[in-house]
Amino acid sequence: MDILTLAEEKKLMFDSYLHRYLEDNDISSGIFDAFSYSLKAGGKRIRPILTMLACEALGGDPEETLPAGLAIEMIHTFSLIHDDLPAIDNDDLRRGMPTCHARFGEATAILAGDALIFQALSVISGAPYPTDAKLDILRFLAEVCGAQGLVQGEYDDVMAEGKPLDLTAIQEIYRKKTARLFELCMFAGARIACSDQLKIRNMVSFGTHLGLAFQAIDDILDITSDKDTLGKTSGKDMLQDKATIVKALGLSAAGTWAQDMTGKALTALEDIDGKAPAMLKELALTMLRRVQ
Ligand code: GRG
Repeated sequence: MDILTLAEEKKLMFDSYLHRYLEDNDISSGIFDAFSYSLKAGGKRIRPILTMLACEALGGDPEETLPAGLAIEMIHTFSLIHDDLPAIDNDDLRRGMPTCHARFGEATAILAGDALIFQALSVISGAPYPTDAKLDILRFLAEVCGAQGLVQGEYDDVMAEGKPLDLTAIQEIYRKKTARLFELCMFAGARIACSDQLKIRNMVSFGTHLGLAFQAIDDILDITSDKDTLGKTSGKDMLQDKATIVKALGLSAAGTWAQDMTGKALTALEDIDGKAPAMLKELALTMLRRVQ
């Protein structure tokens, strides 16, 4: 099976799990309606797909990762809801639909994002994983989302607007705001499959470099693509003078940088069980060519 068919199959598997979760946990509140709206709005579901592939590559059952994938998608969706708020990026389009605050109001969107963080913790705590695996995943989640990860990355990203930054500083922002969540996908998928520290470390390193490449492509697409294709406003980075690889290197060299990061991701996969997991490799190469 080729990677696009496999990814589509996994996306459908994830979407039906998400819809079942929302049906089973529907408490018909304003907050629930708001976060369900943003969760269901769609998106590529790249994070749960990665979590499944990491597990499968190490001999685990991808279906077992669905709770972890859901929790990660919840954290990702919280970050998008809050990023779109007037106080941060002030955007009214996300995943081809009005953003959470544009649809439900600012107070509800802030609280819906907050609620998603705790829903994510609840989903992992309640998952049928061995206690030590659950704790490891929760610890990693806290590490990659807090002051050494997502939230700090968002802060640094906002503070960097309009300032000249070197490549190292930009890479550090990319790592925190984007790549650390990819690390979590790889960690969770690998940890559900096994407890081999070396294999888990290699998978996490794949996540780091794939995440860096993903963010570089995201910033390239912000310039080269359009809002109908992306489902979100394009061309904003230049207007807001954001710290991006494109700003530092120019479009063409930014593409080369993304290729280099993808190469490093593939190197991290070498020698996992004697060979690089083919589907992860294919996914990394396909993401380099993505158009949305
Ligand atoms: C508000 C705490 C907090 C964090 C925000 C910077 C950031 C984190 C969000 C802004 C949006 C952004 C540039 C995020 C970086 C990661 C990224 C490229 C997100 C978009 O992910 P996709 O393309 O989105 O996977 P879909 O909609 O397909 O899920």
